[in-house]
Amino acid sequence: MIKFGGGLITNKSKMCTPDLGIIDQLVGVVVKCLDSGMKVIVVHGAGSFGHLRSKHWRLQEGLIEDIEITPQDDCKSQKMAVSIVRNEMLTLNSIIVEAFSKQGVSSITLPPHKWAKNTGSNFHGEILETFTTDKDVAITFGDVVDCDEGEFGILSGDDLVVRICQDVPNVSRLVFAIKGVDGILRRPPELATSSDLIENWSPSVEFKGVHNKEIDVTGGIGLKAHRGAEVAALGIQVLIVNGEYPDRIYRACTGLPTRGTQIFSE
Ligand code: IP8
Repeated sequence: MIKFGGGLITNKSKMCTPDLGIIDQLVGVVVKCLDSGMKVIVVHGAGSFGHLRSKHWRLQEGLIEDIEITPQDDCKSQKMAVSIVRNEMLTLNSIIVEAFSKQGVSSITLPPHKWAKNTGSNFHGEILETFTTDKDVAITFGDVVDCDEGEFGILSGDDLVVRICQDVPNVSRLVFAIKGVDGILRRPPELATSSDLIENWSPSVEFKGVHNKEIDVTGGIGLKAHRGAEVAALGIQVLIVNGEYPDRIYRACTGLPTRGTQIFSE
């Protein structure tokens, strides 16, 4: 299972801007994995396709009565924002699907707002049934989903990976491909040197991760680390690698040693 970080596949500060070069590179890695006999599930984040508008309309808090938020030219209410963000995520997904099809790979897209309800890794949804496919790759992504409380909320790709690893049998490895850092660092990235990479991380190890609250409505690297530890507890190898280096991602996917952080449950 591979998670394409939203910050990696988009320009995070500019509304709805994909990084087509990186997307092609990541798809190339998945193709190499398929060619070497692996089966791959792809989960992707939202980046500037989901976080900026969700942040503006506070979608992560659910429906807010009498909300006072500056309307946008193309969006006047939280409910409108829900449907726009869902469409923006479908647009980002279609760019990824297109990149796969250009490289000869068939895929099925599984938008969470169509099959999942509630947020957090124990969200409601039939994983096994949903993910059974004869296509080369199944793809899903962080999305705005319906919720029992508050009508809607944000289901992060980082929550999806946990449940998929729990419910799909025989997942051997989970790789998070992220932007701008080689893994979990001991110090904030702007202060860190190459020796600050934590090669083996478990929840007892402290670190100063960045979570850009101005942009992100979900959890940044801290959420990945803790969700990763939940997955590692299932006996699945979990790695965080710098997504700008295709060779590192490929080595991580095949279980070969590479620069990055391996996550352990304890
Ligand atoms: O980027 C967030 O998913 P993530 C989904 O995987 C939206 O945390 C719509 C903001």
